[in-house]
Amino acid sequence: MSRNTIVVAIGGTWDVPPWQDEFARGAKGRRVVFWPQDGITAVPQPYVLCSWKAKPEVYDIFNNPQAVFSLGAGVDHLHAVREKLNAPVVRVINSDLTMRMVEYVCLSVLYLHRQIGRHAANQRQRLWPDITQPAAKDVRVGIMGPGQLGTAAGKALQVIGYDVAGWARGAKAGAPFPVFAGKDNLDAFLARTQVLVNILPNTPETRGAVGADVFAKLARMEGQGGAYFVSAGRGETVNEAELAEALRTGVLAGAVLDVFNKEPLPQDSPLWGMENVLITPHAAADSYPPAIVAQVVDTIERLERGEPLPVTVDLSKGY
Ligand code: NDP
Ligand code: OXD
Repeated sequence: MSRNTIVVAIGGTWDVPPWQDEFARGAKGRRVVFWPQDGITAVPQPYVLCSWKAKPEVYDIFNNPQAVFSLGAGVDHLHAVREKLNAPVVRVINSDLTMRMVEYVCLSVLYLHRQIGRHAANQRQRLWPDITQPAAKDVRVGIMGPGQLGTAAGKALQVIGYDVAGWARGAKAGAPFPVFAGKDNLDAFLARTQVLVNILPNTPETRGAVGADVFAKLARMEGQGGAYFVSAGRGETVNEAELAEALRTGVLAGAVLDVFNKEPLPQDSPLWGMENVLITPHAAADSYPPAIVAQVVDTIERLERGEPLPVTVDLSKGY
């Protein structure tokens, strides 16, 4: 196969110039077209389409690619155009992005377990209270969605000493920690979990799945009121009104939240003002252009050599 033209379509809040620079540097001589920036609406075969939250018409204009690349790990931005995609969909699985999520999850679990929010509030009042907390080995962390990112994060938490388990759709032989599988085992997973880390993708099955029912079934952190919650997958998986209520009533003692039903988080959300909540602006694991472009171009080279594509996505599952 001859070399592919790379068509790139980026929407949402991402800054396009760094991607233009990186594709220009990393495409190894292939033609790169940015839509709509370059004003080009037709390219010769073969070509691939690389997209992130792009306007849906790009899939009509460039409707016969060899492959569609999601420039982020999530593919929910492709759900609405699924019917238009008659090419394999490849998503980012990249050590740079994975390690960013590992950093975020470890930071968040430590922040909550070591009560850093409380220490910071005390510092502002020049207070010196005696605060105790269990050692990590006595804290049970549960990861909802132990896929690429959640498994790596869970392994790093185990190195610190945390007692980690996961909850996935299917059983996971060979996982580095016990994984509870499917709805039938959700209650048992929640009952042993004191710090719940949600890295679920947004799919028809997961939408709104994490709410009052889930929070009420968690084990409490001894001496710290309720359980803790970290949300870094997709905001759509969480019932945000029920989350705010659980934080207000102490069912949850605290939360670190990166993703929300609506982003940016609306100014009138009660979550902004909660003392026991730390909010980050969907910043857990950014797609870093040099790392992502290198992976995309490597995969295009495989395609051109006729090799099977790695990490293709089954959009009928939603992730
Ligand atoms: P993977 O596809 O590798 O993992 C998804 C996990 O979720 C799998 O363990 C899967 O189970 C589980 N899962 C899916 N549906 C269900 C369900 N109905 N019930 C129980 N478990 C379910 O994804 P990644 O780890 O690469 O990424 C996860 C998500 O993180 C992305 O989809 C994206 O939305 C989000 N993300 C957020 C970022 C941020 O900055 N906040 C950055 C990057 C990604 P099974 O193993 O059985 O298939
Ligand atoms: C992703 C994201 O899915 O940045 O990669 O949220």
